[in-house]
Amino acid sequence: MLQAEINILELEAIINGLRNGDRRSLARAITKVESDSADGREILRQIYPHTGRAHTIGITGSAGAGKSTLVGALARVQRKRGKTVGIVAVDPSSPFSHGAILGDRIRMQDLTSDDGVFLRSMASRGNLGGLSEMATGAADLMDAAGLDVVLIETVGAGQDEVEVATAAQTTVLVANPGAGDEVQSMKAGLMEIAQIMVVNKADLVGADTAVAQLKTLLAIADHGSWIPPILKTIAKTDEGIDMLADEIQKHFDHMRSEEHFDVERRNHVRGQIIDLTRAILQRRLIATTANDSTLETLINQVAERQRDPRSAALELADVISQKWSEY
Ligand SMILES: Nc1nc2c(ncn2[C@@H]2O[C@H](COP(=O)(O)OP(=O)(O)OP(=O)(O)O)[C@@H](O)[C@H]2O)c(=O)[nH]1
Ligand SMILES: [Mg+2]
Repeated sequence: MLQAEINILELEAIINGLRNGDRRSLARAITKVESDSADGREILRQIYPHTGRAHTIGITGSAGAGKSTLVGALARVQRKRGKTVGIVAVDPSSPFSHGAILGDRIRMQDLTSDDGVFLRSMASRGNLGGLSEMATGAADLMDAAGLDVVLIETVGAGQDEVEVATAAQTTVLVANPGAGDEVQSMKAGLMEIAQIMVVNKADLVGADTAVAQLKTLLAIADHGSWIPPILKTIAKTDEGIDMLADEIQKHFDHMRSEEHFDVERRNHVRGQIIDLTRAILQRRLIATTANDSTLETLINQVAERQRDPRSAALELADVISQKWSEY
């Protein structure tokens, strides 16, 4: 048999397995997507018509806010409600951490042995694929595999935060009381990517102040037809998690309501396409500049003040577009 035929058969087996909820096939598909291979793209292309059932939920916020603890607690509540759960944890700090380590961190021992939970962590650092590509891809695969709810955890570090917002249908922003007045330094723009605000670690002093600060920020944010609720949780002891799950469900129902469905769906897809395009363009920019002397020439010219950086950037953009059209 030709290698190409073997490959087609392998992909077919992975896709069929995945659609039947086979965990091994799902794991293999995610690995292919994570490595940004042609196989990965082909799998995503073929499974997309079978997605759209799951509720994808992004959990974002600063490092140590309690996102993983919250994800674990939410997963348990969803399981109690009879839902199967997929978890995608994007870990920007450690390219080596995998399910097991993450599992330890979020006291998920009870979940990792549960067939109704599929856990996968991926590293964003050092990976050529953008975070949104990986997270969106993994979430789509879990959706096609029949998981009811997909939780996507990511540390919100500027751009990443916005990216994960388009990977998920509902984004939960996790803040903490006090924390160097973290909430106060948040931008109103951040409010616009989140549909639910959570002040986690509400057992610590200053939770109500953090809620009040979030309310103020929210008042000047543009959030469309859905007004984001602000909740207090103590993820460590599961307090407030039921209510959080209720609000997440309410947002889902809002999105799926006849009145909002079309607009919400189109907005979500628009964000996804733009994010993915940005990631592709950025990769091409890096690839092209690495193999072309144009950038070096422009650097010399600008450094010598023979020309200005803006016209240099325009020229580089033109050279790159020219190259791409030759592909
Ligand atoms: N006091 C208190 N501590 C909490 C709460 N929730 C989580 N923690 C603790 O906060 C620390 C960080 O929790 P994680 O869930 O790992 O936080 P994270 O946001 O996932 O962290 P990174 O993924 O490393 O950014 C751990 O020591 C948790 O036990 C809470 O509600 N109250
Ligand atoms: Mg975490």
